[in-house]
Amino acid sequence: MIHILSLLLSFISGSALAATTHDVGIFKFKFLPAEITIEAGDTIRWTNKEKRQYHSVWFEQLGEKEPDYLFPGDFYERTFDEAGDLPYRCGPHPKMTGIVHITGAGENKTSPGNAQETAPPNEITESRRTEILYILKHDCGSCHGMTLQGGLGPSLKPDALEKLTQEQVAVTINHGRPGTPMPPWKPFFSEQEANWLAQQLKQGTVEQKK
Ligand code: HEC
Ligand SMILES: [Cu+2]
Repeated sequence: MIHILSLLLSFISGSALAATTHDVGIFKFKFLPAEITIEAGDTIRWTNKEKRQYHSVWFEQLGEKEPDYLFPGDFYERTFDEAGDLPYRCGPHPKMTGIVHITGAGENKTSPGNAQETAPPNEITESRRTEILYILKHDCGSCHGMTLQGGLGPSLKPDALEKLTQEQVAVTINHGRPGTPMPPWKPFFSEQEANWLAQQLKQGTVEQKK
């Protein structure tokens, strides 16, 4: 999973070496995504998307003091300059944990070992499909309902998605809906994978059993 993430990120950021800001949502007592891979120099912005619960983003293992609580709508931003793996947690809720993997800037783009890991552009492997559907059930389901019938987020059943094209669904998945709790999933899905997932949703081929 970890190397897939960094692979996707390097894929997304392309050849641009400019620092990026990544979004992590905080919702239903979870960091979404809880695991993220970025490049040195990148910034992460954690936004509390709860209705009323406060949290914090605390790099306790760095020996820091717990920062201020984030109330709904608040965000915490931090730039990471050095490569490494940094676990963090929520102060009030020790079970809420996350980790930031920071790769050296540009490192995973130029390393020769990378080439063979790059999947052919038009193929999503069976195991990756299973992984995507797992994310759909566990992460999307936390807002869109266990069976995708709707919850905090609207229903993702084919009839509900009729008003959107497959492309619009894919763009919504990877870019989120700014100003709403719908987070961007770019760190997890390539464009092609979001498109595949959009197709599965539109066709209703994703089985959501309780
Ligand atoms: C933190 C809560 C949350 C999570 C997690 C989440 N969504 Fe959403 N999603 C929303 C909300 C809220 C909206 C409605 C946004 C709006 O008001 O336009 C939405 C909208 C959407 C829409 C547009 C639906 C429409 O009818 O306009 C799609 C498609 C979608 N989400 C797919 C996904 C997928 C796929 C995942 C998992 C990869 C996911 N969402 C995870 C909250 C979430
Ligand atoms: Cu918390």
